[in-house]
Amino acid sequence: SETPAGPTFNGFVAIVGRPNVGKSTLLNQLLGQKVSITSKKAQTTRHRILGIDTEGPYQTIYVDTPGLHKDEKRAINRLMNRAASSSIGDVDLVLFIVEGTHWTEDDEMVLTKIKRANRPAMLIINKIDQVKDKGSLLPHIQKIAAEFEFKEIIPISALSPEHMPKIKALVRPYLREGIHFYPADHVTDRSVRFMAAETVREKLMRFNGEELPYSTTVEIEKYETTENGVVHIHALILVEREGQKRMVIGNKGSKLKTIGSEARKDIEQMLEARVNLQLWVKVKSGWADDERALRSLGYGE
Ligand code: GDP
Ligand code: K
Ligand code: MG
Repeated sequence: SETPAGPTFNGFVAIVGRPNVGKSTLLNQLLGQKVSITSKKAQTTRHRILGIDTEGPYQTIYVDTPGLHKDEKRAINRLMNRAASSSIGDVDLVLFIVEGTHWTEDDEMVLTKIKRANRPAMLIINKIDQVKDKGSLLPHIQKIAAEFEFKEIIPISALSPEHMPKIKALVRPYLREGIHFYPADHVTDRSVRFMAAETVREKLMRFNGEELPYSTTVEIEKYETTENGVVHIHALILVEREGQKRMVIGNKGSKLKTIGSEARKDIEQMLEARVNLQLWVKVKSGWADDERALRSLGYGE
């Protein structure tokens, strides 16, 4: 990748919204590859994750955030809200994602934060593929648009690449002249170690029902590439109770095996290398309420 001659442009674009509206799905679709894990569950995204899109002179840095929500009883929720809130304040543009015609108190809270941040914002109405009565969309859009002067209102389905060129074109005028912060071939600021841990966590969320609390976390204890190019990864899954450990392991270890092989396939694709992935499950109670333990695991970033 070469640095283009002539002026270059950069900008930060925050992707914000309540949990589960499709923020991470949109980020991955914009980049054409997966940098942020997604699932049907709230609080899948726990950290601020940058997705970097470089095209010629333009570098757009998208900031994926944990969903903002009103429940702040646990330390882990407070830290996630803080990570999401702080990223609204100092960006060049905010993309406010909402879901079809489904408007909640949490959407209202995010909108209040956008109003306060006083940054230019676009409204993205996601999951239009799920809106059965298309006629209901317009009055809904008008209702939200009456509350804030959005620069654009863009109905999309983040599951399809179809709407991405349009979003990118609308975002471009908000970039500013300046140097690129990342090499053109970087798609995220996160390390492969972090991405490996996230991939395991995604499979944990996918293969466990609602009973698995979102507080389950993954630590990479070993990450080594041997001479023959095989990457050896040891990942530790932390749960809060013994019952959760049994659930994650499954009957005769069957579920853990599925989680491991699904995660391995994704990591191999990401690294373009053969991977040997070993998983362990350990009970460590109360960590999700302990701010210090959370910070040591990288929360609040
Ligand atoms: P986030 O919490 O806002 O980051 O949401 P995710 O990106 O994790 O997505 C939450 C769920 O919504 C996942 O199951 C996605 O596959 C699904 N999803 C995201 N965008 C769309 C969409 O446009 N249409 C449909 N039908 N589902 C979507
Ligand atoms: K989610
Ligand atoms: Mg997310």
